[in-house]
Amino acid sequence: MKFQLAARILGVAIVAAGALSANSASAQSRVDLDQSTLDFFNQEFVQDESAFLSNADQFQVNLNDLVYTGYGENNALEVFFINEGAGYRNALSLNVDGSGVMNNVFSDISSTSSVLSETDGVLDLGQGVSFLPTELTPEAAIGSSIELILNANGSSQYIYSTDESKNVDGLQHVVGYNYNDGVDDWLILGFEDLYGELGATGEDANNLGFDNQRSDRDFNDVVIAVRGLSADSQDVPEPGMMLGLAGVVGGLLKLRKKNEQ
Ligand SMILES: [Ca+2]
Ligand SMILES: [Ca+2]
Ligand SMILES: [Ca+2]
Repeated sequence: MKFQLAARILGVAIVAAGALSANSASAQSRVDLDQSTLDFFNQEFVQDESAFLSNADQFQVNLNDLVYTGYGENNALEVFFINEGAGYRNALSLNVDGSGVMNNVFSDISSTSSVLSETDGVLDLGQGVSFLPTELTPEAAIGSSIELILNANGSSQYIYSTDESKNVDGLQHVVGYNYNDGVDDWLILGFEDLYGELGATGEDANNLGFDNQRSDRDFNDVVIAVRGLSADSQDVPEPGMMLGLAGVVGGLLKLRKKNEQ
């Protein structure tokens, strides 16, 4: 127990408290990922820029059903910015229990040190926000369903959800990975911010008013790591390292559940 607590304190430094963004009614606090965890996530979970991720549908995590589990003794939800490989300046929000109320997470996903950096980028790699359940609208509870939503370039038209069925082009726009660092369970998400099938151009004949955007389907346009959310693992074959991680995570999750009972 003591080891776990120490590791948690080392893992995240609370830098500042208070409102982070005027766009949000919630009063979330800033948290920052430690450098070694950030480096590891960047190395393992940030797809090379413009590299087509051909097996996105075979990723281990089922993102259609994200459940609020809470992190730490305050049952917080923590979302850390890992990287972005996007020309767009995207925004990320979250929706509790399907209410439709958008809780702002990051209103301008840009950085001076990301894969596709901006000189006036506003986020540090590893910069995160921590929400208490009461800081979300509606208030979250253990077991609440959570949906994460990307507004591409801040658009109100090109919007992509962790719930694939809601996506305007009918395509998957998020891949997820479960990872346990020996102490905590993490959910790492990579978003694709361009509309349409790989390389498709022109107006979408199946969805007039929407344009295919020559998507590269690289799923690195926004990459975040989350604590306090759980996603079911999908029972799919996974090559290489991810299979190993899936097994380790699955085992640890079962152990932890047993210990908590
Ligand atoms: Ca990209
Ligand atoms: Ca960028
Ligand atoms: Ca992309």
